[in-house]
Amino acid sequence: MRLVVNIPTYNEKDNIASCIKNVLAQAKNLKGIDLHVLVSDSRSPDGTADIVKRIAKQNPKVHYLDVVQRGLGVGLIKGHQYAIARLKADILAQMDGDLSHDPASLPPMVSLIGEGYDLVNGSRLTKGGKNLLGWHRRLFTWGSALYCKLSWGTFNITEYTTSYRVFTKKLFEKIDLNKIPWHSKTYIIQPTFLYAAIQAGAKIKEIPIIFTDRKKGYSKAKIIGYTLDVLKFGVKVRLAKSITFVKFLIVGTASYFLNAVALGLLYRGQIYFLKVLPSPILASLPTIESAPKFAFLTIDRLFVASVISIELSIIFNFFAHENWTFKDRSHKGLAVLRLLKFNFSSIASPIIQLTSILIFAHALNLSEQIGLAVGVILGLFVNYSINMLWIWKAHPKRV
Ligand SMILES: Nc1nc2c(ncn2[C@@H]2O[C@H](COP(=O)(O)OP(=O)(O)O)[C@@H](O)[C@H]2O)c(=O)[nH]1
Ligand SMILES: [Mg+2]
Repeated sequence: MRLVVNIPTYNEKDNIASCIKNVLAQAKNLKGIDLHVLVSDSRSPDGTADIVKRIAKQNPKVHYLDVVQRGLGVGLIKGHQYAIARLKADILAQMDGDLSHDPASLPPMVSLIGEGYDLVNGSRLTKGGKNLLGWHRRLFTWGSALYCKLSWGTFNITEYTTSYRVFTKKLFEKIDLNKIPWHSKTYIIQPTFLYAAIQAGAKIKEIPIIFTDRKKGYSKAKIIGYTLDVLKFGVKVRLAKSITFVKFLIVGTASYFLNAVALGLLYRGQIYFLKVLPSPILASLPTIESAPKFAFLTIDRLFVASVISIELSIIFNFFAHENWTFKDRSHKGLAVLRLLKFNFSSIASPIIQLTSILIFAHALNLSEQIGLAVGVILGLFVNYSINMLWIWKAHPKRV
């Protein structure tokens, strides 16, 4: 197994040599792992590249990549691509080149990958983690984490603005880089890459890290621009989530019309009040007067027409959700099983509506119409939740 630790740099001449040395020193704690270091430099004017090239010449485990453009995202993504394509990496790691990240965390992170996690996130905000920066940087890290948790709905992930991560080549290749603003001049790559990993179904684990302030050089973080980017991205995620709900409503509305048209044609040969067929499709079935009775059920034309049109609309709903509304969610297992679950869960809505009508009319002495309206809305949310939690679940992840 080859591990490539990607260190993006811009003006790190006073740190990079020690940083490389400290990372390589972890080789003894990484049994069975072929440890390599890759420095992806954005043409630092301070001579960082010359130092790295000199070390790389003496040590075949050290590599230098000229990423040309500025940007942490460019350094990270181009570095990982190079690590896979040219260095044949199986496991990818990334850490800062200013000695803020302790390489001693690498072995436990890599061993979690060995346990089957796809991504290990170094966190300053989980128990045991520490952020030894000034108060305004601590506030940024903490505030961004709270904001991302709320806007993304990922309460099991504690830190979003860290660069210290280890993940598999397989996960990296699964991620759609076009969806990540990795050319940005801010560090927005940090949360957006994590979000893309979640979307790709990564099994994620966090470990506490201690982040020390750099002793040499200067920080290139642009905190105001970065904060705005984090805020914008949270809004984008929220909107995408509400778009799923809007799609759910559109499908529901379309399926109501399908249901109504099918019922009309089967029972009366009509679309609403407009006659379109010479006789109903189910003309051969008896109407209520002459239909057979089973206990309290009359199996007449209306009954059969209703069952068929309701089932049709359920099937339509299912295929629309499967291929459109919940397309990006998990489709694990057999589609036919999901269809059965969906059919079964569709009973929830009418039961809720009936209960609501009865409670409003009899217990509260209010209009049954209010009961129905409340029931429809409640049923909608219950159905939506069942769909999201049981049928088209979020991609599996364990944190
Ligand atoms: N390749 C590359 N690396 C960068 C760039 N800007 C920052 N980095 C590196 O990203 C890491 C974190 O940057 P730093 O300025 O320490 O940010 P801070 O720790 O958030 O204050 C360091 O290794 C930087 O050298 C860039 O434009 N290109
Ligand atoms: Mg730093």
